Amino acid sequence: MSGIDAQRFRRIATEEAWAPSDMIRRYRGLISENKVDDPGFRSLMGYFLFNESPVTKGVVERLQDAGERRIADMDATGIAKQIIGITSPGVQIFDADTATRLSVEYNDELAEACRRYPDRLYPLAAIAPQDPKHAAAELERAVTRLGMKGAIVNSHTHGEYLDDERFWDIFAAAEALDVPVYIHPQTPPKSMIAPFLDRGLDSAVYGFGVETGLHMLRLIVSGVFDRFPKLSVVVGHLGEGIPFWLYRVDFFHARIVKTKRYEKVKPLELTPSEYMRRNFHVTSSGMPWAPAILYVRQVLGADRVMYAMDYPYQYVPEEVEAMDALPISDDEKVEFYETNATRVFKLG
Ligand code: 1DF
Ligand code: MN
Repeated sequence: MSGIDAQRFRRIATEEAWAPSDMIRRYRGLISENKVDDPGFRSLMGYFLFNESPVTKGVVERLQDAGERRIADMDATGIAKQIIGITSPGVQIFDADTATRLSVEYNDELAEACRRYPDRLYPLAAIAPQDPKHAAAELERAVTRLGMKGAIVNSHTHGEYLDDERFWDIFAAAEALDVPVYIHPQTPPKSMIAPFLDRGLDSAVYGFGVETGLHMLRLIVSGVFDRFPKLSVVVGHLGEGIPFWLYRVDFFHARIVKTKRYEKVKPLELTPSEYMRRNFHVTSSGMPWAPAILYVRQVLGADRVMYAMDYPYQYVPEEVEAMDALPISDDEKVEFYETNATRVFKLG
């Protein structure tokens, strides 16, 4: 047993993954029948679903449990609550009709599982950006009828990013419902994956962060946050590298706008870093590393940084101990572990 004191903090883990068994079956079929033209998906799910190691098998078993086993694992690591989202790439890998239909089915399934542990498990809604109008309607149904806490979008959908206005019904719905959209990584799309894949850098090791950081910057420079100033976006992995880049992004974005370098890059109401501090929260998923956490708290504000474990992909008890040992006060730890998440996801 680890040295985690389960009583000391009410730890809320905010980027925790779940996979419907039906989706796992469909993924296995897509890969073994070679039916999907996406090298990132083949790399990611070909590994998790066909690798023989007990480590990957354990991850895939845990992914499919939204019940007793998950609760036992939470108890063993002092996690009071999980915010649960459908694992990457969720329904976004399917064609529009299948994805749309499955998003409804999987949301019903996850909501029902979470209802059995009402003070432990809190679901995010899977949506299918392939059909933005349906995605917006499904988010509304999930929040108002199923009690879900926001949406999860596993980054690009067949190489398309949410800064494209055709997706903005999703943001309009999230803003109107006053719930966050969690933008979770996925492997880079076919158009950018080759130099990642041939050195094994396409997944969580690095490619995820590059792809999702790009998604964040695309949203910011597109003007999406001028159109939806109250939109709340959550990202993991301490902001996918972007907090480290903000000075340079601000500097060159201003110069590009001022010199009219690109017709498409229009002036914005705020600087990129101001949108980061106004419209984004970040979680510590996968990055239980004191220097990085302290830096991001300094740059974005302590009210913008929340704890996440990234269960079951990174189910490592020692990481909870490392977070308990962060060089911040106990009051600041309560903010990091609990109150920021309670506010952002409205856990009531
Ligand atoms: C991995 C990591 C896979 C994360 C994930 O979803 C994921 C991994 C498929 O280890 O390949 O969510 N993660 O967020 O770090
Ligand atoms: Mn994750």
